[in-house]
Amino acid sequence: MLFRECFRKVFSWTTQTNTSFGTRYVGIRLCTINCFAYDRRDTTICALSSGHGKCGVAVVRISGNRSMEALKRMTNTSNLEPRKALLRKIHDPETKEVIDKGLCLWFPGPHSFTGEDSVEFHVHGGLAILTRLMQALKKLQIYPAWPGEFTRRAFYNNKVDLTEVEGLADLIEAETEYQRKQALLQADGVLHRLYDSWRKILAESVANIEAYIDFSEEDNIESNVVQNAHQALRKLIQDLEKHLTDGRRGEILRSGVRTAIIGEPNVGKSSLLNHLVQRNAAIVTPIAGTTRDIIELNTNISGYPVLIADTAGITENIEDIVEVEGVRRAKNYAENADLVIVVADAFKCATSGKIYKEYIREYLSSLGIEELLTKIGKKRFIILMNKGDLLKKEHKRQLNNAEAVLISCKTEDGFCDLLQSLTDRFNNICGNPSAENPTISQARHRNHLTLCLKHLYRYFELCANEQYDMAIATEEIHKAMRELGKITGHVSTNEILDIIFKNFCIGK
Ligand SMILES: Nc1nc2c(ncn2[C@@H]2O[C@H](COP(=O)(O)OP(=O)(O)OP(=O)(O)O)[C@@H](O)[C@H]2O)c(=O)[nH]1
Ligand SMILES: [Mg+2]
Repeated sequence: MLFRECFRKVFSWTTQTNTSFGTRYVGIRLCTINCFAYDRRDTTICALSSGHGKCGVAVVRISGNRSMEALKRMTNTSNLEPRKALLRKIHDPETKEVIDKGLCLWFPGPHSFTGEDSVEFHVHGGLAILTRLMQALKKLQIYPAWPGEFTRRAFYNNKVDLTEVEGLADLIEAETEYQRKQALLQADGVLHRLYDSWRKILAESVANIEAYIDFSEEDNIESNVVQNAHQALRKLIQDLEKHLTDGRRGEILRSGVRTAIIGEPNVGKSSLLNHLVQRNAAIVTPIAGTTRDIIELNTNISGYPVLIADTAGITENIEDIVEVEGVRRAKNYAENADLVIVVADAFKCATSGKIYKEYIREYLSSLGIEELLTKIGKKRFIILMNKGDLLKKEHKRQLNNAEAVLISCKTEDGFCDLLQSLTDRFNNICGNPSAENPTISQARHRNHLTLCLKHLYRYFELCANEQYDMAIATEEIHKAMRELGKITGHVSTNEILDIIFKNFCIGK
């Protein structure tokens, strides 16, 4: 298959947009630390929930106790069947002027996204229609929603936990297939269920241990109750350790695989970058030292989000301070990358009079990256021999057993192999999100899970001390529980909520 066909099948160029909104909400759910202080509880809110701009159909969402009134007064409809679409003329509640004709849907609480009474109007997506509709809703004291306010209400009404809220935000932001898969699983509650099940184990264990402390002397508590609780806690420690040593798969998948292209000058690094992002992003010339700084771009390779960086060619004999800085940056980027693509010149290798292994050893040594490659391991780097088009048949035979991918940026030969190698590496780095093996997707989760584990270690440390006070030791289990609660929102602070909801758009 021609590279171009192959490429079209699995690559698609994407750009990244970041929207962030500031919100000033305060609140707490199932609070154990702060108290609930959400001051818009009684306000019925509305927003355009479909995208902005002219379109065939626009969805306006309403949530709150005035939803039914809006439906009745703007469509002359009562006794609407829940979740059933009806075609109606939608008019101004005061002047009765028809605004548009569209579908109306009624979602009585608590069986709605927010848990409140909700209504949806599906109207034509024109600016004048939407402006008139919002003006009409204002006449019924229904006000524009703040960013993320629908989801906030769903959270406060226990329709979703914080991990599901984060999953929803990620789902909206997802730009590649695997990001979508991971976000959907999270929005569907895989992490919620996992962390809740762990919280239950902690709650049961601490309840049994504390019952033993309080009542063991009265002899109505079985003697092995503490032993069983400890067994459950030890198993939980193992599960937590395993969950935490996941190579940051979920987090990398969420933010993109940082991939560095490095090599000596003029080997075709920028040419490769341009192929991978499918546009002439980097300057390519026959002059060695063309690229002097990092050029970092987002792309989508086989459904994986990739942050790919072209770098300055690494060479020892430079005095120019700009080039020196370029080389420093290139090495630094490679050291912090999730994947390193080393590009070498196949023609130089074949005509060097050395066997491949010897040539590549010297090449990596001259780049000063052998140690780095040994540290990250084979699954985190690829060696590419570029300019394969310049090779004669006997040269190619020489490279047959080499552990490198032979390509040509000029003819696109070898790009299917390259694609396969990249996909294997990405798969190894990010995995394939599944419900059976959910991964941590946010640094926030990792932080609380690490603290949870620390408290459990501490608990057993205290237990190992013969003079320990069991009642004091169990406080560590309570602390571990609180850390899990912070992930799901059972225990949360206004600060955490503000950070999580700030990335939502209006209407969600
Ligand atoms: N024949 C041949 N020439 C190539 C190939 N790939 C790149 N070139 C040429 O090699 C020269 C250098 O290519 P670049 O992509 O700029 O190389 P680079 O590694 O980014 O170079 P620096 O930025 O200087 O480090 C250009 O003239 C390219 O057209 C290839 O596969 N075959
Ligand atoms: Mg370059």
